[in-house]
Amino acid sequence: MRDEQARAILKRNDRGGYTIPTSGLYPYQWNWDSAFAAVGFAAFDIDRAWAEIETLFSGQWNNGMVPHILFHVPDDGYFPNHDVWQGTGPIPSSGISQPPVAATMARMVLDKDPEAGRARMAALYPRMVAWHRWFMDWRLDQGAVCVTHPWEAGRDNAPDWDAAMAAITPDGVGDYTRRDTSHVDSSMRPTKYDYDRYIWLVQRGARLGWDEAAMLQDTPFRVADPTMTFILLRATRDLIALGQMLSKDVGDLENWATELEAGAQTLWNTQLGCYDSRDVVGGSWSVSISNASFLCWYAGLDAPDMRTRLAEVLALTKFGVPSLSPDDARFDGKRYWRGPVWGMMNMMIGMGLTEMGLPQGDALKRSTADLIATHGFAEYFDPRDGSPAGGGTFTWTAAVWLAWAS
Ligand code: 9WN
Repeated sequence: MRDEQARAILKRNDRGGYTIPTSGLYPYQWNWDSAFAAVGFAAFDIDRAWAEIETLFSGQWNNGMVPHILFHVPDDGYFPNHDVWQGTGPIPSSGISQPPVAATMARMVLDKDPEAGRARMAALYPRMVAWHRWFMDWRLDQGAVCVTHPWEAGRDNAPDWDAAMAAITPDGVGDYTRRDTSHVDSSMRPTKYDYDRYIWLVQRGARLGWDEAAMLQDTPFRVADPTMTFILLRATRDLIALGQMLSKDVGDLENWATELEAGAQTLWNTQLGCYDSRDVVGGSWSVSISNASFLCWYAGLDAPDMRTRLAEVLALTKFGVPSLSPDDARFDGKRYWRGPVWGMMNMMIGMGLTEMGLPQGDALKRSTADLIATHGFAEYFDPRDGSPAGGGTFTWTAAVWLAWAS
């Protein structure tokens, strides 16, 4: 029954060539949501899976960046819209990116039917390389990948950004009306303090025409982050395999993987015994054991301490890896990226564990399957009792069910 429901959710959220995360709350195409949607579609419609990724890349900017939102059809139900973002690409868009899971998900789609997908993959390949090059050109700090806005990491209100956000005084941000809290209870969403700073950063980027060199000068927000670093490293390894399959020269990609591997080690917080985020501007560690910390295996990196951290965190919840360890004073079980469990994070962590031969991968898959089977296709879940939170009938939760958990 859940299989049927998952397929129905993907179809219901399909807007013709692209999928929205859920109607009402998120009425546009989001970058990493779409890549996950593609592996969901691949369970029953390969052609539609490729179309999802192709539509995402139709919004790619000249500098290689693939935006975090494509505003295909204007919708007043979301804020901030393109009039605030003023993205400069071929399709109205935001001005920042999101974790580059696309190459990894494209490889998974290709594996389902290599013959049918070869030409489509070949057409996407140079676009993916250009996007990865953009990260390497504009987002590195000592080889680790930085975010320039909390929305870029896809983990909007994670404690990882607290210090960098506190350093911002959102002067002149002006009045605005949020839409998210009219769709979802405000206790499950970021606060006004957060939104003032989110919008202030967007206004700064728009004022600078999203010119990366200009934005880098006196940058107010730059945090080196495990989400981006591990995901780009993993996706680069997948691009290397895809490039070899297509008989391409993968020399640049191999150099990038080496650089990112070294960069990942700069995220090791010795005192915490865990991968952590580093505020490049302010210099402090975030000191958080987050679900992004546990993406190390997905990036092909093992560390004995991380296995211990995982065992400690999993002992505190039955539903997979929470976005923040429940014993952290900042933990908030319903508020978004400060505690809840997210299906697609569980999937990436579980894939990584299994690929590295660790049995926790299967256990994580089973707990994610139980979570969705019992509590449905919510955006995220309270790790204390599994109760659904955020938006409902959610695309990536349906995709995770179809591609991995079920
Ligand atoms: C801002 C769509 C997106 C996800 C992010 C998630 C949330 C947006 C928002 O929703 O962010 O990008 O408005 O809250 O944090 O990971 O891609 O599902």
